[in-house]
Amino acid sequence: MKKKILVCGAGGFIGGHLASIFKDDKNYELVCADIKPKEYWFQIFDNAKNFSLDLKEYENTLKVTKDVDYIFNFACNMGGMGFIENNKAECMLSVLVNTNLLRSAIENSCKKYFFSSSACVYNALKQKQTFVSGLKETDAYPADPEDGYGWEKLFSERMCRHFSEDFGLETRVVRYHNIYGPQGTFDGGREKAPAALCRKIILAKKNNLKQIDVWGDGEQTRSFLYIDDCIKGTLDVFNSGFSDVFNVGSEEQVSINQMIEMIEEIADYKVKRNYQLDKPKGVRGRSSDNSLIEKNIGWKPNHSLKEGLTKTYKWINDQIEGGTNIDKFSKSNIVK
Ligand code: GDC
Repeated sequence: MKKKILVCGAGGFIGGHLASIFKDDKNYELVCADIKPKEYWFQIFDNAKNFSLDLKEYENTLKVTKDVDYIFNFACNMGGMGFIENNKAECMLSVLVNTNLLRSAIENSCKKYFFSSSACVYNALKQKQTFVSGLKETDAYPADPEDGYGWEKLFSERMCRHFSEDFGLETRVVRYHNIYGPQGTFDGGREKAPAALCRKIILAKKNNLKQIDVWGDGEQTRSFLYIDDCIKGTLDVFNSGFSDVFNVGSEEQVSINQMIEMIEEIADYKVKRNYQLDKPKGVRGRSSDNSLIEKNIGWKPNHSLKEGLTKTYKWINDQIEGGTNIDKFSKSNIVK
């Protein structure tokens, strides 16, 4: 018997990549849902059943979960620091998506539910220095997450736990640490630092400009996870017998300045940096501690940051140099 898989947020970055894994697998029937009009989906597959609808509405979550075995929920209103710092209410409204999907999963007797959480749930006090120890899963409590977006993710993690305890729904939850790669947003306001900085250096080189804008002083640190590693980690956790919350991130902690140096090497083009101290900066330092996932699931990333950035840079360059439909990766105002 074929299993029916629902990917929510399939028109977005991670959801699109996950859907692409199942699209040609004869063991699965693929259902995809996203709030965006279909022409704006980052990837779309003809052999899937595709729904463009608002998953904040209960009737819609009931409709798309009908006869579904497994649900992957990537649907949320999100973006890089420039978006989440200025759209806290919009980010928190994504709680309706997760809540209504969980209710529908029970109503339609779905078997397993995956929720994509974020490193933004971690306690701010642990992220005050530039280079920090990797964040362990236990560092989310006592709770002091990123305002807006982080609170919604932490609340929804708990909702999954309680649906599991109270209604017997099998759930899997991971915390992604800044996922990047091809087919991701690179312009328009929702882009995260890796794509934004690749785009800025590509445009500087193309237009012979000597300087790019950098948010903050460039000394803030992050770890970034390449999309292929993210998808593998997601599936490994989903298929495991563990219902604990796991980090899916990289332990390669770099400053934004160090990442810019890598991109300069890839581009073979050097730029001066105009540090914009008034722009959204987020936490001072953040990185993943992967001990728990390595020990229990056996997952760790395969791509170095340099390898992942090389592929991402090439893809963004191709889009800028005349790839089709640039708008769909750029428009920041489609999802409301
Ligand atoms: O946007 P982001 O990648 O999100 O920013 C990382 C750091 O890079 C910030 O300190 C930001 O100020 C700096 N930065 C410098 N220049 C630029 O041009 C730029 N654009 C952007 N976007 N940033 C620049 C993210 C969340 C996600 C998510 C992950 C989980 O926070 O926005 O939604 O869940 O975290 O790890 P970041 O890492 O702060």
